[in-house]
Amino acid sequence: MSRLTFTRWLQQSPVPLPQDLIQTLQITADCCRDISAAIARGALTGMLGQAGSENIQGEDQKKLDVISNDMLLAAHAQGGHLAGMASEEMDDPFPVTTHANSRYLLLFDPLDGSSNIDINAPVGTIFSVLETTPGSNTAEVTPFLQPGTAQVAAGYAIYGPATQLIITVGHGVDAFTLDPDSGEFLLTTSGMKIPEETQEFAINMSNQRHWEAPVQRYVGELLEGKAGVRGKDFNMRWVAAMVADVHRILTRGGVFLYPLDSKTASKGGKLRLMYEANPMAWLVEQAGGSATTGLVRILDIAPTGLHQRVPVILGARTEVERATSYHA
Ligand code: AFP
Repeated sequence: MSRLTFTRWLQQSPVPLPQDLIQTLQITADCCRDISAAIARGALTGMLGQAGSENIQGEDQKKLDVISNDMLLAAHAQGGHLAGMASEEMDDPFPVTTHANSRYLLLFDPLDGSSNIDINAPVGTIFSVLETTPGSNTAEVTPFLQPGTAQVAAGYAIYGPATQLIITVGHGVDAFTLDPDSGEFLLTTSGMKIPEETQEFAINMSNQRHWEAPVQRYVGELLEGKAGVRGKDFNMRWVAAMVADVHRILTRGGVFLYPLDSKTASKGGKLRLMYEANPMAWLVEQAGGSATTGLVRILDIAPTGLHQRVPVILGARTEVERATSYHA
């Protein structure tokens, strides 16, 4: 059975995609394939462990954080299809000046969940594409500070037992699986959908004592199970890599919470808006789910900073609505 390649999928989009956007997405997919190979060789080539540096988040960088970031920069710097890039691993935007009329901006978390790398657990690359007016100064942050509703493409690669690419360009969510022999991403699921109901939630329970009251109530009811107000038992999963938890929800449903808590309140939350929450929120909404901070729709947030953090509640629509209603 011959499957549709990602390359052909880009060319057959329901609404024809501009060539520069096709090139941006194709190069990103090819780079994710190469990052996957670099990770697979990690222990063999001494690429595991700490890089000995910190990112703007003040977090220790893994060698593969820096390597995957540099791979994405190098892959996109020359083609002329981009006006600029921004990354979790770089304090400032990376302007691309090869073509004056380039208008796409690529934002990414090059290696999400990198604390899973050394234990061979799933990690991934998250990306978001915005558009700016040609000639805007992409050495500045301003062109990047657009709400999630302005995204023209969003997706992630997940490096697990299989390497998969999950993407939306506004017409639903499609999943591609890497064929290691051909190096091509092949369409394996078209139109991923999140069931409205679920019995599975994802949260880091060790933060329970730091949560605000609405989250204490919402999760408390899940834990009460059949005997409680929810009238059914729930299961819990926490992979500690957003790409893996979101991928599970897109694949079989569920709800994910990284809420504001007393530990992260001063920073506004744990997860970053521009290159984690926004791309994942669009994917989840395109799959029929919802994504809020507990107070507002994530995609509507007007960003104030490139590395701004937000609380995240996303997944099954009825669960996100219930948890959000408790915040009202
Ligand atoms: P790292 O990239 O530092 O591993 O953080 C991953 C992450 O940003 C996100 O992918 C996870 O959902 C979340 O942090 C896990 O946070 P905890 O380690 O506090 O559970």
